[in-house]
Amino acid sequence: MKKVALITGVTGQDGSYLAELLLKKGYEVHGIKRRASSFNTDRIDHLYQDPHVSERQFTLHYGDLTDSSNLIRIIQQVQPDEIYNLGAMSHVAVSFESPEYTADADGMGTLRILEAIRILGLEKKTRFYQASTSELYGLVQEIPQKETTPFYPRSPYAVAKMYAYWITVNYREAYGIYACNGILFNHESPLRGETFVTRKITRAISRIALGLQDCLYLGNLSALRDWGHARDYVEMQWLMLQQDKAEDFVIATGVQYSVRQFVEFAAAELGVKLAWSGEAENEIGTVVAVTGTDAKCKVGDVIVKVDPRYYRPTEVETLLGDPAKAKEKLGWVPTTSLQELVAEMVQADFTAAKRDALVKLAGFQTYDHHE
Ligand code: NDP
Ligand code: GDR
Repeated sequence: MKKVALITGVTGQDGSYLAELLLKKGYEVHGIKRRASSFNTDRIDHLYQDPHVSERQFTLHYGDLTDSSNLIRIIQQVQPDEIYNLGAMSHVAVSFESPEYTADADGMGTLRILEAIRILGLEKKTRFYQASTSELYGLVQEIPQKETTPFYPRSPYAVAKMYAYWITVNYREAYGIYACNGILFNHESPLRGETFVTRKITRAISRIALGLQDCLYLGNLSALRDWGHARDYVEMQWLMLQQDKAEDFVIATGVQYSVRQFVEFAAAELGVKLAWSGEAENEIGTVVAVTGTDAKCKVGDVIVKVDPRYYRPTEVETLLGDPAKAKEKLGWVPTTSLQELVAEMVQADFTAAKRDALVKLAGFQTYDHHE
C-alpha cells in the first residue's frame, strides 16, 4: 500500500527537499500552502504535476496553521499516515517584531494539528513529526547540546517552539500518538530563505564579485553555529517516523563555525581573500587578495560592514550539537561538510548573479533586496 504524507510548510526550504524525497520513495504527498498575492511555489514548481493529464502523486491544499477548521478538513480528507509539521514563522529576528503571530503559528499551530489527529480518531494511524530547533537551547547551559540539555529559549520564536516541543511530547504520552521532535541545528542550502545569514552572505558575495552590489551589512559576526545541509537533514526527518518507538533526536554535524568564518569561506570560493579590522559594531572586512578570474572587486575594497540594526534584543551566541543518539539509533550521519555546503550555495548564487548582470547589461532594471 502506498503511504500518504502531509507536509505543512511545503513551500519552504525543508518542505521542498522533503517532498522530493518522499515522492522518490513512492509516497503520495500532500502539502499545505498559504494563499499569497503572488506565486509562492518557486521551490516546489519542479515537483508540480498537472491534474489534467495524470493521476497526481503530489497535491497542494490551501491552508494555514492558524486555522483549525481548515487543518481538520485537510487531515480528514487526506487521511495521512505521516504528518510533517514544518510550517512556521521561522525567522528568529522577525519573531521579535511579530511575537503574537509567531506564538499562534509556531506554538498553537502544532497543537491544532495534534488536536485534529485526536478529533478525527487518527491516534493509531497517523505519525507526527515536529520541526523542533536548536534555538530551544538559547542561552547555553551545556556544550555540546544533546537531547538531555536543559532549554533556555531566547526569542519569541524559540519560546513558541518550546510550547510546540512539549505539546508534542505530551500528546505522545497522553494519547499514545507516534509523535516526535527533531531538534535540528541550522541547516542550509541554495533554497535557504534569502534573509537567513548564510544565504544573505552567499548571495551578497556573489553580487559584490560581479559589481552588482558594493557592500554586505551584517549583525553579530561572532555568533557560532553548527551548520548542516538541508538535503541531509530531511532524510532524518523521514527516518524518525520509521522507528518502532517515537523518540526525540538532536540532528547536527558536531562542528561549529562563526558567521565571520562563513563570510571568509564564501569569499574564498570566488577567489577573494578578506582581512578583518575594527571592533564589534565598527568591524569591517577588506579585500586583501583577488585570485579568482570572475571576481571584479579590488584589493582595498571594503565589502563587509557591521550594521547594529541586525543585532537581536537577546542573541544566541553559540550552538553546537551532539548527534550521537541519531547516529546510534537512526544510523544517521551528515554527509555534507561546511566547505561543500558553502561551495554549492555560492555557485548557485553566482549563477543567478551572472544572469542579473546580463539582464542589466541588456538595459533592463534589476532590483536589490536588502535584508
Ligand atoms: P522556511 O522559512 O523556509 O519555511 C517555512 C514554511 O512554513 C514555508 O512554507 C511557509 O510558507 C510556511 N508557513 C509560515 N507560516 C505559516 C502558517 N501560518 N501556516 C502555514 N504555513 C506557514 O523554513 P525551513 O524550511 O528552513 O524550516 C522548516 C521548519 O523547521 C520550520 O518550522 C523551522 O522553524 C524549523 N527549523 C528550521 C531549521 C533550519 O535551520 N532551517 C532548524 C531547526 C528548525 P510561505 O512559503 O508561504 O512563507
Ligand atoms: P538562526 O539563523 O537565528 O540561527 O535561526 P540566522 O541565519 O538568521 O542567524 C544565524 C546567526 O547569524 C547572526 N547574524 C545574522 N543573521 C541574519 N539573519 N542576518 C544578519 O545580517 C546577521 N548577521 C549576523 C544572527 O544574529 C545569528 O546569531 C535559524 C532559523 O532557520 C530557525 O528557524 C531555526 O530554528 C534555527 O536556525 C536553528
